[in-house]
Amino acid sequence: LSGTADVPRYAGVRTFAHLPQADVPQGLNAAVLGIPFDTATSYRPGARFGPEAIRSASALLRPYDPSLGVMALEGAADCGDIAVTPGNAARTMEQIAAGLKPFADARVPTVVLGGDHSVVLGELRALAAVHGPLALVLIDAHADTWDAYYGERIFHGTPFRRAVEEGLLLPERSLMAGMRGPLYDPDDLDSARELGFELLVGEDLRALDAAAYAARVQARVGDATAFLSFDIDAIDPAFAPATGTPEVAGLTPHEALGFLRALAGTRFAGFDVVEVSPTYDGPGQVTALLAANIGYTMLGLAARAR
Ligand SMILES: [Mn+2]
Repeated sequence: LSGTADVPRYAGVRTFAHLPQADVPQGLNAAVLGIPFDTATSYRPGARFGPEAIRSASALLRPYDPSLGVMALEGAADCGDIAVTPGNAARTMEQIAAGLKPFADARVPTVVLGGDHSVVLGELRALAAVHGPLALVLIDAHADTWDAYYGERIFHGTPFRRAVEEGLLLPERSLMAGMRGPLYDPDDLDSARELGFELLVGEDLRALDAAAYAARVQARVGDATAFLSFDIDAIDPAFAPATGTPEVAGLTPHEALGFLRALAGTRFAGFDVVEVSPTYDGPGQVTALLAANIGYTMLGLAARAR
């Protein structure tokens, strides 16, 4: 279905963008996987249904991305959902790392559909085991470097602190961007900086054009292997209401896709788009539709890097 106009785009089984299904990475250029886990959320739950909603909203995506000038879907497959354990984040992180290991071993870039943001810890475990510590390129309303929530250390506000502690990231090669909204105290974001991350807060990010943002990323990442994580709450809730911890005054879809496309040429070992909680979506499933296009752009970035 992915390359023909013979069958309507709304027909057929809803794999991501009508990609063929595959169980193993061998022979693939890229793999899309869902991680339907949301019991590490602190506010609105529901991101366990994110992969399903994003796949459903991806049905109209077509193989050629004119913005990146690539056949974005070429050689990619939808490899289904990774097994998770609702209510047990620690075990789920192990399941994610095990589920992604064959893809990491095969050096097949993965585009993960979340799931709350805790899932990135499992992803980074799998990828860092093969690539070594990674540069993080994060677009998110929050830095997700808190230590614990309600005593829980594996939570959707803590994954990047855990990842640094586990030696999975190179904070000095990483750039976090888009942080905004009320904080717990004046030093809140300094804890991320103390870990070694550079932060480009929301207002500073919006002051940059896409090329200037990409230059900041490139200057920071250098020749390191990178991971791109996109929390949908980076987008203004007017455009993406269906998320776990909404903050007002975020990016427009136009800005966000521009920032992502400007990263063409950076070599990413993996990608994710997380925190889509479809229960809260607006008419037309606008959040899921945008998340589908973000995942599609990630496939395009993987194609450009080949
Ligand atoms: Mn996040």
